[in-house]
Amino acid sequence: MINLYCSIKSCGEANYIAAHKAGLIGTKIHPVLVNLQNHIIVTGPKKGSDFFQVNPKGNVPTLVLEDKTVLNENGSTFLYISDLNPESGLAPPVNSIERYEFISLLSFLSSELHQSVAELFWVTKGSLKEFCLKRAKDKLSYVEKELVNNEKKFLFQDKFTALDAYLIVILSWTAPLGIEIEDNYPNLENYRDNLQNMDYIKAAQADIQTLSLNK
Ligand SMILES: N[C@@H](CCC(=O)N[C@@H](CS)C(=O)NCC(=O)O)C(=O)O
Repeated sequence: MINLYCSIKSCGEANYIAAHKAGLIGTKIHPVLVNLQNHIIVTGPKKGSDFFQVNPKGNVPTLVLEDKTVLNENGSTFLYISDLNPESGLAPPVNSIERYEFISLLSFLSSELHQSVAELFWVTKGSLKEFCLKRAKDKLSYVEKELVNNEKKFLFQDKFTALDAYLIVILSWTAPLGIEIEDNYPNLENYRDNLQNMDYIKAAQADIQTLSLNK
C-alpha cells in the first residue's frame, strides 16, 4: 500500500479527494494524517512520531511508495495518483499535448495561486499584507476571467480532474483570510458551489473527517 500523508483542509486533502474519486483510497493508497502545527503524525502505526523523519521538508502532500520512494510536491503527487488509475481521467494520458497543458495549469495552481493565497496565513498586517492580498486577488481574478468563465464546471476541459480537487481546497482558504469569493468572483462562486455539491466531493470530505475523528 502507498501511504499518502495529508492534513485536513490542506493541499494534502486535495490529493486525498483526487485519490478518493479514483477509487484508490483503501485499495492502493492508505491515508495518514499529519498535524502541520507540530509536524507530528496523528494516525496509523507511526502515530506520535516526527513527520520530518518521513519527509525532511515537513510538508504535505507526501507519498511513500511501496519501495519506500518518497514523492512530494503537488506537481508530482497529483500526477502520480492520477496515473495509478488512468481510467479515472484525473489527468490526461502521458505523451498527449493535453498532458502538458494540464501540467501547466497544475504548476500555476501550486507555484502561484496556492502560494499567493497561503502566504496570507503568515503575513497578517501592514503594507506587506496589502501587497500579498493584492497579489492573491490578482491571481484569483485571472482564474475568474480566464479559467472558469462561461459557466465552466471544471477547470480543465469538461470533466473533473485533479486540478478541480486542488482548486476547491485553495478556495476554501479564502474566506478566513478576508477574501470574499461571493462578492467579487461570481464565476468562481458558481464553479465552487457546483463542485461542493457533487456527491463525490462530499463523500471524500466526509471520509477524511472520519479518519481524523478515529485517530
Ligand atoms: N511546494 C509545495 C507546498 C505544499 C504546501 O504548502 N503544503 C502545506 C499544506 S497546504 C504544508 O504542508 N505546510 C506545512 C509546512 O510546510 O510545514 C507544493 O507545491 O506541493
